Order: sequence, then C-alpha cells, then structure tokens
Amino acid sequence: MKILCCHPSGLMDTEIYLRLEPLGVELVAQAALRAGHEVRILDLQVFSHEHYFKVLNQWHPDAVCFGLNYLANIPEVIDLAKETKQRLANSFFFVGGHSASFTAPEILDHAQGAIDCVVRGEAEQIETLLSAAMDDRKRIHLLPGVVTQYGEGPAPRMADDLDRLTPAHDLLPKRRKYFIGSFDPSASIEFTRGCPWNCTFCSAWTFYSRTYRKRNAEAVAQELERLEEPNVFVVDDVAFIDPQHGFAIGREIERRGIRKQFYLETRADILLRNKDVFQYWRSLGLTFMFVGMEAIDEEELKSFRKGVSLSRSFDALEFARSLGVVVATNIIADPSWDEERFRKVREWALSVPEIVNISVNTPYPGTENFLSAGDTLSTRDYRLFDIQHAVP
Ligand code: B12
Ligand code: SF4
Repeated sequence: MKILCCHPSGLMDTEIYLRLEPLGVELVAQAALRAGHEVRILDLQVFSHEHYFKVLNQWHPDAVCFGLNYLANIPEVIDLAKETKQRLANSFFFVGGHSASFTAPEILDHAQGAIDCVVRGEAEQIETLLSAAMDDRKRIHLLPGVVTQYGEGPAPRMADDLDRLTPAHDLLPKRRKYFIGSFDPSASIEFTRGCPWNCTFCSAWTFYSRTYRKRNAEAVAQELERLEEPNVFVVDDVAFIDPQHGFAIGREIERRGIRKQFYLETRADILLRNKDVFQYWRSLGLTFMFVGMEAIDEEELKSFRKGVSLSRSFDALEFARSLGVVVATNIIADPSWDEERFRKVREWALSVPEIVNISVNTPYPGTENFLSAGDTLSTRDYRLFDIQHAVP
C-alpha cells in the first residue's frame, strides 16, 4: 500500500516559539515501512493544506493517517478526512496519538464515516492493522487498540522493546524547519517513555498506564549520531528519573564524540535527587532545561498531586540556575483566580531570572481533572482547548 503519514497544522505556540519534529508520526511511518509499504510523511506544520491535496491528487495514497496528540487539531483533521474521502473514496483513513486515544467515539461520530478507525495507544502496533485493513476493514475493530464504528477491540498493546523501531527521521521533508527558541534547527529524540507519577492535570500516566520504559543507551547514541542537526530536543516527560540510564547514554555520547546542544524537561525533585547526572550532561551540551513547577502556592501544588513541595521547587530552580543553563518553568493559572492572585504570580515571575510560562488550567480528556469537571465545562469546542482559552 501507499501510505501517507501526516501531522496536523501548528498550534498557536508553534507560530511564536517552536516547531518540533513529529516523532509519533515518524514512528508510524517506520512501522509501515517495516511492514513493506511505500511511505511518505507530510507535516502540515510546514506544508499547506493545498500541498496536502496536491499530494493526494498526484500520489493517490491507499491509506492516510494523522497523529492527533492535541485536541485543538481534531476539528481540522475531521475536515481533512471528509475532503480526503471525497477525492479518494476507497482510501483507508486512520488517526492515533494522545488526544485521539481519549476521544475516539466522539471523533468517529463527528467524522460521519470519513475516519475509518482510531488507534488508541502506540504507533508501533500498526503493522497488524495495515495488513488487516487490506483484507477486511469491517473486522479491524477486533484488533487491540482499534476503535471503529463497528466496535472496539481489546486494550492497546504496549511496545515491549522501544528500540525495535526508530522514528523515520530521513523521510521527513524540510527537516531544517524545526526549531525551539534559539535551537534552530533542532531535531527531537526519545530516551524514555511514560511517567510513574499521577498528577491530576496530566494524561501521560493514563496513556502509558503509569509505566516508565527506557531505551538502550547504545541505540539512543546511534540515533543521535545519525541526526545532522546541532541541537536536540529530548521529548521525555521527566528526564533522568534513573540517573544510571542518563550516565549510560552520556558515556556513549562521549565515546562516539557526538557534539550537540540539548534541551530537556524534568521534575524539581528529580533534579535535586540526581544533581550529578545533570551536571554531567551540562558538560555534554545541556543548554536549556524546563522544570515543571505548576504553582507557587502550597495548596495548589497539593491539589495537582504533583508530589513536590514549594520549597523543593524553589531549591530546584536555584540548582538549575547554578548549572548555567537557560531555565524555563510553567505555572498553571486557574480561571477562578482573582486579580490579586494574578498580581502575586506576575510579581514572582518578574522577580526570577527564569522564563515563566503561564498556561490556563485545561481539563484534557484522559486526565483526572477532565473526569472531575464532568458536565461543568463551558464548551466542548476542542479548538479552544489550547491552554490559552478558559474552558472549565
Ligand atoms: C513536543 C510536545 C509538544 C509540542 C508539540 C510539537 C509537535 N510537533 O507536536 C508543544 C510544545 C507545542 C506542545 C504543546 C502542548 N502539549 Co505537548 N508534548 C510534547 C512532548 C514533549 C513530545 C511529543 C513527542 O514527540 N513525543 C514522542 C513521540 C514518540 O510520542 P507521541 O507523539 O505521543 O507518539 C506516540 C503515541 O502518541 C502514538 N502516536 C502518535 N501519533 C500517532 C498516529 C497514529 C496514526 C498512531 C496509530 C499512533 C500515534 O505513537 C507514539 C508512540 O509509539 C509530549 C511528551 C511526550 N513525552 O511525548 C507532550 C504531550 C504530548 N503534550 C501534552 C500536552 C498536555 C500539551 C499541552 C496541552 C500543554 C502542555 N502540558 O504542554 C500543549 C498543547 C498546546 C495547544 N496549543 O493545544 C501531553 C498530552 C496531551 C494529551 N492529548 O493528552 C503530553 C503527553 C505531555 C504531558 N505529560 O502532559 N507539546
Ligand atoms: S505532569 Fe509530569 S510528573 Fe506529573 S504525571 Fe505528567 S509527566 Fe508525570
């Protein structure tokens, strides 16, 4: 089959500060390649809708898929699915990713038959789906993770070896278009997957069932070696939970003489617990670091079940500062805040040298906050679930 693997258009922040490599879609592409299909990747963060339709008209893919990690992209992909089916009525259109996994019935309902299936869970499992779709599309809902208008299969399977497939970096056109701040161009890479904590506003742990898996240090270094970009965004939700894993990757980087600048994200308690691995990575090129703080109020931190006290968060910022890296953090603003609360947060943000991002508390499907919000959400228009609008 000819398979077109797509990432939807950029989000609001993409226009301002970053455009990152769509690793999830590259993994789908790699799985399809491995299964013997002809594959192309198209990233609508970089290419226009007109270009997408041109590819459909000229290349006639048998299957089209989209990575849907973000709610705000869902309406766009549903519209594209409908237009795709008008042009290629027999094509197989499927979607996956975090948000798709948590809203599968709604997506299928709104798409009115234009989306053949939603794949919940990981990209690595699509090899079987593609061969099944060639045989009989009416029976694919029997497969793990697959949801169609005819039913829903058993729970998705998780990849038992994260190194079996590496993202199809080489298939991504215009690779130099990816950047984050001054990291331009920047590639992305995954060291580990999942998170063992369970914060109320986050769905990383529900998506990966609270598991935490590590890639082989040599495989990571091999992938890094293949990347031409001088800068690398490490996509792990929490970097270096296991310091020995961080050291092992670092030693491989040293051994191979790889010189890159790195951006990574971690938690305050991990940073304080594993100072030596972050210091070591500073010497390897760690340049930017994001430390999730979420609140500067003890009660709020508790309500998020972050599991880190306020004083530890402040200590972590201080340690990060001492490393001489650029540090960014995030505060979650609740729509119930009054002006006084905003004033306090603003005052604090201006008093620290770190970059402080303020996002609106948005109950994303798949999170505990979404379940507790129940019917109280003011809208279900997912275009507004972009952490910049207040939807609770
Ligand atoms: C990079 C990133 C961004 C970038 C997006 C850039 C881009 N090119 O996509 C930016 C900074 C813009 C961003 C923003 C946000 N993000 Co973000 N982001 C990430 C991050 C760090 C890495 C994504 C990545 O490449 N992962 C590695 C690849 C391999 O994983 P993946 O893409 O998820 O793909 C896997 C599966 O999803 C699946 N899959 C993916 N696509 C497809 C397609 C098909 C067809 C199939 C079958 C499977 C499949 O297979 C892959 C595994 O095998 C993840 C954290 C993480 N570690 O994944 C969070 C994450 C995806 N983001 C998340 C969130 C919540 C957000 C925000 C809402 C706020 C926030 N907390 O940052 C905003 C949204 C803003 C908005 N305007 O709507 C959540 C999940 C979202 C959700 N739907 O539940 C995550 C998991 C982080 C977290 N712990 O909360 N993000
Ligand atoms: S916010 Fe971070 S630490 Fe908390 S569950 Fe999500 S990924 Fe894990």
